[in-house]
Amino acid sequence: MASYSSLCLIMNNIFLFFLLFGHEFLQLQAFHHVYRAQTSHSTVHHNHHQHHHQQPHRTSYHFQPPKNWINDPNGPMIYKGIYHLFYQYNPKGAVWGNIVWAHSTSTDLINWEPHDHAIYPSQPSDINGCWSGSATILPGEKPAILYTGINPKNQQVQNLAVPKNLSDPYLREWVKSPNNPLMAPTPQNHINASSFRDPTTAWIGPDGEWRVIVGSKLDARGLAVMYRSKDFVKWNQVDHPLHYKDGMGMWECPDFFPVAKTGRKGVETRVYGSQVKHVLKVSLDDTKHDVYTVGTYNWQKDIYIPNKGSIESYNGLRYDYGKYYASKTFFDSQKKRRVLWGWVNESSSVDDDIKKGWSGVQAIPRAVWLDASGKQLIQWPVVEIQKLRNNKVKLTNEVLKKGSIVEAKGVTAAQADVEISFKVENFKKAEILKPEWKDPQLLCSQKGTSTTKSGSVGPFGLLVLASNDLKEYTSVSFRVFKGQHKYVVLMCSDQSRSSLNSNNDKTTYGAFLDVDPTRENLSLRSLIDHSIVESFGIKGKGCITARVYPTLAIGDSVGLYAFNNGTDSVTITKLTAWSMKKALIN
Ligand code: DQQ
Repeated sequence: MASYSSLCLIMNNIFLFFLLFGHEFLQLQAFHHVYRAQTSHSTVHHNHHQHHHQQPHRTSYHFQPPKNWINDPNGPMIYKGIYHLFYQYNPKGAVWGNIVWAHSTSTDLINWEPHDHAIYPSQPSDINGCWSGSATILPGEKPAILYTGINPKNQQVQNLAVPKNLSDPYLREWVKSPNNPLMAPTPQNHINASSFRDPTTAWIGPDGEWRVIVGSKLDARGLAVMYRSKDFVKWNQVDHPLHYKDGMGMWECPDFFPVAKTGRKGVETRVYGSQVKHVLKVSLDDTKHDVYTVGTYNWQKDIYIPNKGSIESYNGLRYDYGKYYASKTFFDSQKKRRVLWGWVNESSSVDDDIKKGWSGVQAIPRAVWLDASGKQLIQWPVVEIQKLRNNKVKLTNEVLKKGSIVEAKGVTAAQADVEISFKVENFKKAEILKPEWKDPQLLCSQKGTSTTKSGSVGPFGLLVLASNDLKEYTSVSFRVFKGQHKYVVLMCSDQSRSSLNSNNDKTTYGAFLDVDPTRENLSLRSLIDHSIVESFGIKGKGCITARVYPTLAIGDSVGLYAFNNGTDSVTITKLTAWSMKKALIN
């Protein structure tokens, strides 16, 4: 463990200058860029084991294949003690297209071994693509996969595949049902053939019938189309959707699962009754955000009703307020937890993606459970990730005056895990939250990392992936406002100075967190991995993931700092940072 003296406290006037004046010319962007739906048949050839100096932005402990495009996590499950992850993959290039199900397995959710593609176009019902879907463990420990196929008419239909050999724990070969497709748009069922995809994990009712939902839309109405089956092969459409909502557009990749009302343990999809609530997550094609509600599922009527007060719109609760999409959970029967996977796409340009030969990573899997308030989920990186922690450095009770920063020396700051908590001593100077400041992302980008003239609590937080001269850094911070009846905590991840490369999307992200800062210290954890920063505010109440592509802050030339730029001092009650070891991935 490094000593206290390895953490040096410095006042940095140059830094202050950047914080105060660097944001004057900030451009506001309402949405992040999305580079999907571009097909390329060109193959990118390069060495699989390029070193970090050639590929400074490749991650060291996030899930990635050696090259090419990846998107949605598919069919995650555990079978005979082995974790399976399938994912949307383009074998031919670094942009979306030619989609197959690539496949990897793991015993710890951290190190991954690749296998041959599990599902690829081979029959009329999927000849134009094998799109997203989910795994269900049928009675007798028999996994089954439902996925979307694109047929010769480019219609979206749902197919079934099962393992060829159940005694192979790696489930390397999959056989498609001769009855495919099992669900398809017909002239009678009013299903939009270009908006009918991504079947969930199925769940069995107390009546012994299977249920599954498929994402869809009719005009601007988002729909969870529902089917039932007695044998998992013959599926009948239920006469009403499980749920729908006008004005949300296409619901991609729905996920529907129960959560225990108390405690952190996960529950299987077959659990009903007063001990659980249900969560419906949908991926909004229009905004590329994963939003969810907590509510009640009535299996007799097959309807889902969100809790009173739930927001169901583009502004709903999100798993992550940064880049995070097409996520999917599974029940880990070994560790009795529900685990969430999510795709993190690029903020680099398509040209840069083609140059580097890859695009997209999976976020570190997160355990999810219901918050004690019952109003939202809590998410926390799976505990296994802590196996990679190395060279701990620690700091306690450090007062940070306005404008001061502290460097956490002795960690590989490009590849690190850091936890910090702050105590605010004085809330008197908290800025008043104007009623029109409703959009946290906009508030973060307008306020930036600089303080306001009128006195403020915050911003304070971390500067990650910072270059030695502080010309590049990503700031993850808190700011406290005085609301009408309570203090309001804003968490920001500011990418505006993350890279000198102007081709990157540098949108600033923000979220309001449901916490009383007079009763609880404000804590933050960031997982830093070369070009990704996953941040967890208040022990997982709010998450923000950012992709950044520094030009100077790469390799050994990266620093990690804590800072306070609010008018009043704050105390770092504790800062712990670790270097992260490289995981063995694919
Ligand atoms: N990606 C898949 C679709 C899904 C979308 C295609 C979400 O099945 O709707 O690659 O990112």
